[in-house]
Parts: sequence; C-alpha cells; structure tokens
Amino acid sequence: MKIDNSRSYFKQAQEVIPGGVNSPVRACKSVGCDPLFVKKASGSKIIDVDNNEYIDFVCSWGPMILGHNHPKVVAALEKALANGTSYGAPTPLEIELAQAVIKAFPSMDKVRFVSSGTEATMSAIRLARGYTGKNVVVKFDGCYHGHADSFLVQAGSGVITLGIPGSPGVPDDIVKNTISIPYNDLEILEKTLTDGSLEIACVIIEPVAGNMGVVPPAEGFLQKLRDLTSQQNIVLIFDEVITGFRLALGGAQSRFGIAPDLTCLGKIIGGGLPVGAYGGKNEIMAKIAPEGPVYQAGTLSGNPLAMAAGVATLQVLSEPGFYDRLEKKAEDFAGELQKLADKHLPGKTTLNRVGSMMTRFFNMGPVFDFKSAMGSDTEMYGRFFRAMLAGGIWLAPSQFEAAFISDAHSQDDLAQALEMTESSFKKIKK
Ligand code: KE4
Repeated sequence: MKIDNSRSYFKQAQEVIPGGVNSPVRACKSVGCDPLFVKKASGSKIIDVDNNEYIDFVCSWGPMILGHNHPKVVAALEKALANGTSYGAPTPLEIELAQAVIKAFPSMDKVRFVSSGTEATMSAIRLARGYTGKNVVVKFDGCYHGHADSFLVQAGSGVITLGIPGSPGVPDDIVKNTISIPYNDLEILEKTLTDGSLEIACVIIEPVAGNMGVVPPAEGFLQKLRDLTSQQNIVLIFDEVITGFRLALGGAQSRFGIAPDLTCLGKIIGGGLPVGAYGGKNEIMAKIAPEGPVYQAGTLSGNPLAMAAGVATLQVLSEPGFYDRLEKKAEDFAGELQKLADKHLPGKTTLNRVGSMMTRFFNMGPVFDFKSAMGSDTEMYGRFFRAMLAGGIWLAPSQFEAAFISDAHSQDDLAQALEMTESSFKKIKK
C-alpha cells in the first residue's frame, strides 16, 4: 500500500504541531504505525492522501452516525454558509437544536451549547459544584470525560492508550477533589457515596463506557447509582458525549430508563462540526450565567454552521425505524464477528457491544471494568489493526476505543470487513 504522501505530510506536521497531530490518539503510537492523512470522506468511506480507500469504523470517534457527507447535512450547511459563519449573537437555529435535544432527552428542561465534549463536562461539574456548594467529583476508572484538569485521574481514551499516568500540569490541589473508583463495583460505589465526610458534589459517569473500550454497566449498577445519588443529594451527571443519539434517540438514559440530573452531549449533535452541550432540570440549569451566578461562556457556542449540521442530523435520526435498522445491522455484524473469533482465536478475544458501538478486546474476558480491560494484549491488537488497515478497514488506533457502525455501512462493506477480519485473524495467530 503506497503511503508516501502521508509520510511526507506527517514529517511536515511534526515540524509545526506537537506529535504531528491535534489529538494524541490520532498519532497511532500504540498500534505501531504512523498516522495516515485524510484527503476526503463520503458515506462509509475514507480516502487518504495517497488515494487509498478504507471502510471507516471510527466515524470520527462517533459523530458520523449517518456516514460522511450525508446529503441533508451538506445541504443544511450550504444554506447556513450563505448567511455567514459566526455572529457572536443568538440565532433561531440554536432554539431549533435545543428543542430537538430536549424533546429527545426528557430529563432536560434546558440545555446550553458549547464547542466540545470537554467544555460540556467541565461546565457540568462546575455547575454541580456551584449548585451544591460542595467540591468533590467522583468519576470511574477508565472513563474519559475530556481533558479538563479535574478529569485526568485514571482517565480512559488517549490517557490509557498512551499510558499517561493522569497528567503533568494538573495541580494536586485540583486532583485532590477528584475521586476515581472502579466501574461496576457496587460495594465501593455505596461505600464512597455514603461517606458524608467526602462532601461530594457530583458523580460523572459514561453510562456505557466507551473510553476503556466498550464496557456496559452491570445489571442494576446505574439504578443503584441513581438511588444513592438521590438519597445523598449528589448531582448525577451522565456523560453521553458518545452514547447520546448513538444508543437511541434519547441515548443511554432512555435505553436503561435512568434519568440523571445533568447530561453532557457532543459528537453526534454537531453532525461532524464542533458542538458540545450540557443540560438538566430548570432548578439546576437556572444557576448558569446569565440567569444565575455560575459562569460559563464561549465565543463560538451555538455556531450557526454547527447548529445547522446538528439540526439536520437529528432530523434524520428522528425518522421512524432509524435505530431499529442500525441495531439489527450491528447485531448481525457482531454475531458474524464472534463466529470468526471462535473459529480462529478461541478463548483469546472477547467482544463487548451495546447497540452500534463495540470493542473487540484481545483478552479472554470478561471485560467489565478498567482493570480487566487493561489485561488486553495491546501488541496483538496493534498487529490486528495494521492487518486490517492494509486490507482497507479503518479501525480505532487503540485497543481502548469503540468501533462504530453507521447508517452508511452497506451489507457489502460489512461483508468486506468480515472477510478482512478472518484474514487478519489468520495472520496474527501465527
Ligand atoms: P471532546 O472534548 O473530545 O469533544 O470530548 C471529550 C469527551 C467527553 N466524554 C466522552 C465520553 C468522550 O468520549 C470524549 C472524547 N472521546 C474521545 C475518544 N473516545 C475523543 C477522541 C480524541 O480525543 O481525539
């Protein structure tokens, strides 16, 4: 496979951008190769700068649930573009997207748009602290909520992919207010949340973890979390940056029937443009400036292009049958994948899937928390990743991420992916 142009771009990029990338996981360090540079994408395909074509299962880390360049999203962007790109003033489009988000998430009375998932989660914990007057944030090992200081404690995603222990630059004073406990451990959860001496403002969780690889909540775990946070007057924050509009129109909270106090969104609601959001009940959201004293702001918050792309995306997602179609496609694909794993790598891998997000762990399993996820053979994953890439399949360059199925993945795409999976399994088991 010719990758001369990517090599040249990567060399140039490293001269002017740290590590040559604008987000660490893209550097492909953990899978033993250099990043490929993208020229364009359409539907389920990505084309690199050497004109190699790949079937895309990263989907920009989740946003491209419709596939790339969906005609309705492109049309909405072209229309918005004709009116300008940014005003720093309110627009009707923001109301339209807010109404669509609130309609899909009954736990929200109000929502505030920001420009990334990190901004959404960072703002949500500030709001929870302002609302409760308490400081401690509880998170879960392996969950990643973006790169705000308070979260870089036993975080997931790029932090574990690159093995960054927390992160330099985060003062102990900040970290001392963050407690990270094991995902799916009911005993430690109860012990922590009922310890009144801890002055806990909020618990933030990925209701289905995606950033240690896909790890679903154990039966009853989210309900217990909801019960304990209600009893202890602790704000429960669902970080649905990945799961929002991914697992259902109403995200994980509608799939599991649990209503958090605050919800963070991102990725899909921007239709590929930079959008994050946080929202919840009026009683809490009323604390946010300018209505209340908790400050949060953003030059490009509610950007008209991003709003237009988000509105168009949610309109397509709201069409009858969308999620049933996606669920069936993902379920059938995962079933065939498992047959290949049982045939070629019996006992060496485990597949975790919820809806159209999944992770094949090179780990005999079960994978139910950060510790068990970390028992995966990342070197074997690297060999699998490289074999699949050479075969035209674009996977996440990390064992600790999710693969996503989009509405644009055709049966031919999935058949090709299964064929390449079988050939890659044969290659790596030698
Ligand atoms: P952003 O700031 O990257 O938009 O969102 C942060 C974030 C918050 N919450 C969850 C559950 C997330 O998954 C993320 C970001 N996800 C990672 C990949 N899993 C983004 C990829 C990257 O860092 O390049």
